[in-house]
Amino acid sequence: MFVDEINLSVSSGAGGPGSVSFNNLNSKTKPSGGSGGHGGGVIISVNQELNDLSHVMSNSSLKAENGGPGNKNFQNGTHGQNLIIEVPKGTQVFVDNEMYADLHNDDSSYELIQGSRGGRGNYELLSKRNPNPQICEQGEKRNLLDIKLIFSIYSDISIVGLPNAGKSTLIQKLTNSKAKIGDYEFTTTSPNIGVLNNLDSLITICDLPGLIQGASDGVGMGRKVLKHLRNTKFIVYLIDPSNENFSIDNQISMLSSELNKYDENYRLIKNVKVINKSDTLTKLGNDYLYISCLKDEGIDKLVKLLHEEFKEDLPRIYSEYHKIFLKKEDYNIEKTDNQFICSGEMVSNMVNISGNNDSVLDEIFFRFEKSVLSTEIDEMGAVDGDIVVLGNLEFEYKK
Ligand SMILES: Nc1nc2c(ncn2[C@@H]2O[C@H](COP(=O)(O)OP(=O)(O)OP(=O)(O)O)[C@@H](O)[C@H]2O)c(=O)[nH]1
Ligand SMILES: [Mg+2]
Repeated sequence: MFVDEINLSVSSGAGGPGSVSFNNLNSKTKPSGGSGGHGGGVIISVNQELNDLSHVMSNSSLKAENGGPGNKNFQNGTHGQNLIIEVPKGTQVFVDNEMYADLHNDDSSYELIQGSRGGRGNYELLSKRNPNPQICEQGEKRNLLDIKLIFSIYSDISIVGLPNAGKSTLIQKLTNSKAKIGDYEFTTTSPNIGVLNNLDSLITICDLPGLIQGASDGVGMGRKVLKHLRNTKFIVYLIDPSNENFSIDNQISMLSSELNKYDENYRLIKNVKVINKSDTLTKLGNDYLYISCLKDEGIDKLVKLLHEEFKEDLPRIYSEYHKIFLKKEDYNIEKTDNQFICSGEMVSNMVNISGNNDSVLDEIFFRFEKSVLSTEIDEMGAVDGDIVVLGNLEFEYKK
């Protein structure tokens, strides 16, 4: 089954913990604990062989590998393997309805989430302030993210029309596609792709399910069909003059209005209006290109026209875009009576330290005093003796 939308839960690998150890060099003790390895990142990568997203199980949860632990003797932990999610060209990545990627290149590959940082061992924590650290960091936790992948067909030409206009019949005429044809509406339920016959260059053509009035609001298969036009270079509007409810002009204005309502940039896609089923008409106008798939009339003219259009490469309306997901180092301070309860990512990173108890506390206080937390608590009116809660840690506030 053709799958063009999936939800996934993905996460970077956690950073490995650092270590605390000491070496005796020339009867002097030196910190020698290695740092934890970074966790693997989450990579989204185009695989040209793919034509939809059916190879990824929707709603599954995928994780990159964790970083390895640091060890004594300056040994750093190994870095975790990246999680690589392969997608077809034409895939967009969304996080909370915000687009993070629109992949258009054959070799697009990018890091959506960086691997979580490994914790520093006591060797790396050595500083003028702390020449003999007895602590190490535990490494950042996994970064977990719910994402949505949406694939839009990557074709050169798309055939758009009302149900029963003869779109699948036309793609059969133009390509080797075995699209199903039926004397009833909505015969086609998912896109068919073929390669245009008789041309030197490779031009792909896509037959879509029929569109009806209200498609842009989701009527019929509406939005599911319309999304497949965002990556096309050229549209063939296929009009059925034997349609009893819509005249030729009404079909054209209804279809272009639905396209524009869905995405106003669709106006920029070059197009041609073609009247099919000319065999049902007694008189043909000069206004449009008339064809009959049934009688095989006008098809060669249409092929010639498409050939002309593609002599020069036509642009697509969207292009390559991506941005990395950065977790905000956010924090929250809640004041209750004489307590200031701090929570959030910034706080968990601040207290994510282990080793000798006193040294751990010294380091946490140092980081707290340097941080925006202490300034904000001060501005919130804290006085000496108030309680500050940092994760599992509680201490008395002192200006
Ligand atoms: N008279 C006549 N009938 C045609 C012509 N082309 C297609 N048809 C008929 O129109 C009907 C619909 O054809 P399809 O190709 O399935 O139409 P479609 O636009 O793909 O329809 P949906 O997939 O339902 O949107 C079939 O019975 C075809 O045989 C034509 O040129 N003349
Ligand atoms: Mg069809």
